[in-house]
Amino acid sequence: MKTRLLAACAALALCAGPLAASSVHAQTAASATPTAGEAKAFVEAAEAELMAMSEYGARVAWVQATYITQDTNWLNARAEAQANTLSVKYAKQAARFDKVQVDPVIRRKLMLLKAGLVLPASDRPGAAQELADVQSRMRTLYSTGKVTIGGETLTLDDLDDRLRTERDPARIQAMWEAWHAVAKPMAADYPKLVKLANEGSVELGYKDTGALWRSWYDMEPDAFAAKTDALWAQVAPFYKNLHCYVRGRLNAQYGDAVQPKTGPIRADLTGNMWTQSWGNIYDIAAPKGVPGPGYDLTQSLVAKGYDATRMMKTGEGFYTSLGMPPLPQTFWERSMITRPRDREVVCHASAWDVDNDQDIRVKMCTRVNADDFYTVHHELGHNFYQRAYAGQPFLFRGGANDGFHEAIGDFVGLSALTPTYLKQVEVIDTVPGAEADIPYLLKMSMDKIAFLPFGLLVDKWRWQVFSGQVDPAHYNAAWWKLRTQYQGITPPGPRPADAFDPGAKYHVADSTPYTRYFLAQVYQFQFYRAACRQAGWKGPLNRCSVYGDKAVGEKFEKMLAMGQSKPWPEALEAFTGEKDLDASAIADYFAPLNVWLTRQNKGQSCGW
Ligand code: X8Z
Ligand code: ZN
Repeated sequence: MKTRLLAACAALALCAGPLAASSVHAQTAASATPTAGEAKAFVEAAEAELMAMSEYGARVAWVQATYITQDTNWLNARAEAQANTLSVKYAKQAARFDKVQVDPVIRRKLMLLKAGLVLPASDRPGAAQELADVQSRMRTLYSTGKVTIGGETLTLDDLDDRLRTERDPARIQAMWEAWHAVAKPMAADYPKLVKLANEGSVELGYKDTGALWRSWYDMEPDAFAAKTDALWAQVAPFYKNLHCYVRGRLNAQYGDAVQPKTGPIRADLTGNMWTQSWGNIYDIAAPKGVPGPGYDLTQSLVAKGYDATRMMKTGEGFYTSLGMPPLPQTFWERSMITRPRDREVVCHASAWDVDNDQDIRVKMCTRVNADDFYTVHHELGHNFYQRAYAGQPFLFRGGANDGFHEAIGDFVGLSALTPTYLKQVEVIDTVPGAEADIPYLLKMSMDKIAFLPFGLLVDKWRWQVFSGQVDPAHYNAAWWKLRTQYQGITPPGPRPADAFDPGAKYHVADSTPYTRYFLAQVYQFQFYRAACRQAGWKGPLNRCSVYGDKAVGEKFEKMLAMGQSKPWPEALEAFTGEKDLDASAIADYFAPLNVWLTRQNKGQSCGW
C-alpha cells in the first residue's frame, strides 16, 4: 500500500473499511461556532476511528497486491472508495475548525486530516467508486502487463533484467517499444482520473490535485514548487556534465547512427526502461585506462550464493548494527520477497505497515543483483521508520514528509554500497585502493545524479495535467517535451499517435506522487554527510560507512521516532543540525568526480 509510505495522512485514503461510524458528526455538528474543546473531541474521535479501521484497508490491499484476480480487484476498489469517502468527510469537517484557537498538536492533526488524500473523490454519489475503478484498471494493466518478443512472453521484471545487459540497439529498442505499448489503453482512463480527482480537490478548497500535492511540505504550495526548481538549478550543471560524458561514451559504443555525438541521448540505451538510473551501463561509461571499482556487486552476490532471503537478512543486519531492534518474526512469515510463479502480483517493490504497529512487511520480486541489493535497503528503511514512529498518535505515524520516507533506506544504502562495508559482511574479498574512487563515484552518479531530472519531471507533468495546462490530446507530447528539456533524452523512434508513455511508469499508473524521490536524493546526502561528521569520518565521503555506529544510530532513530509530529525542518534539524533542503551535500560527495568530468568533457559541446 504505497500511500502508507508517505504519511499517516495519506494513509487515511486507504485506511477506512466498511465500519464507518457517524459518531464524529454527532459531536461536531452541535454548535455553529465550534469551540477548542469540540476540535479536540473531533480529532480524538477521528483518530480512534481511522486507526481502528485502517487495518481492514491494509489487509484488503495486501491480498489484492499479492494475488491479483477480478475479485480481489473488486474488493480493493470497494474498500478504497469507502476509505476515500470517509477521509474526504473528515477533511471537510476539519475545515470547520480553521478559525478556532487550538493547541499546536490539534492544529497539526487538523491540517493532516485536511491535506491527507492523494486523489480525493467528490462527495457526489458514485464518484468515489468511479475513481477507485479507474485506478484499479490502470494499476492492474501495469502489474499484469506482458510483452511478446521473438515468440517469448516477458514480464516487466524479465525486461528489466535483460535491459541491464543487452547491448544490441535493435533488441533494446524492441523491448522498450513493446513495454511502452502496454500503457496505451491508459490513455482513455487517465483523463477520467484527472477529472474525478480534480472534482474532489476543488471541493476541498484546492485549485486542482497538483496544488493539493504541493501543499504537503509545511510551506505554501508555490514556494514548494520554487524550492524544487532552485534545487534543480543547483545540480543541473553537474547533470549536464554527466550527460555530456555518457553521451560521448554511448557514441563510441554505438556509432553516430544510433547515438549521435550531439543532441539528446537515446532513451532506451541507459540500461533502464525509464532512463532514470544509468548504472547498468557502467561498462560502456567506464573510463579507458582507469581501473574499475574493483568488483562487480552482482557477480559477487551470485558468487557468494546469495538469495532473496539472505539479501533481506543482510539489509536487516545494517539496521540492527545501528542499534535498532531486529525485524519481527512475522516479517519473515508474511512478506512476499520473490515473484510467485502461480499468480499475478504487483511486483513493484513496496514496504507495508499493516496494523500501524508491528506487522511490517516487504513486497518485492527480489532478484540477486546489485540494484535489488540496494532496493532491499531502501524498502527496509520504510519499515524501520514505520516501527520507529509506531509510538506516536495515529495521525503522526508517517514520515516528516514523503521525501523523508524515501530517503531513510537510501541513506543507509550509501553506506551499504561502500567497499569497506561489503568487505565487512564478506560480499567482496578485498577493498580496492584510492584508484577506484573515481570509477565508484562515476557509477554512483549514474544512478543518483542521472535520476534527478526524472525525479522532478514526473510530477511536473502531472502538475501540468491536473491544472489543465495540458489537455489529453497533448499528454504524450508534453511528457516528451519535459523528458527532453530536463533529462536531455529522446525516444528511440517516432511515438505512435495513440501512445501514453507516462503510463509505462509504475507511479503514473498507480498514482503515487513522485517528487518525493527527488527530495529523497537531496535529503539522503544531507543525512549521510551529517552522520559521517558525527562519526568523525575524515576520508573521502564516498568511503564513509556508519555500519555498527550505535551513537549515530541512536540519534537517527530519535529523528525517525518523531514521525510527522513536527514540521519536517525540525526533524531534519534533530539529526543534521540543518533546517533546510540543501544540495551542497550532493555537491560535496561528488566534488572529485565533477572536476574529473569537466576535464573529460574539455573541447566537447555539451548540452542538447
Ligand atoms: O518506487 C521506488 C521504490 C519503492 S518506494 C522501489 N523507487 C522509485 C522508482 O522505482 O521509480 C525507488 C527509487 C525511485
Ligand atoms: Zn520507497
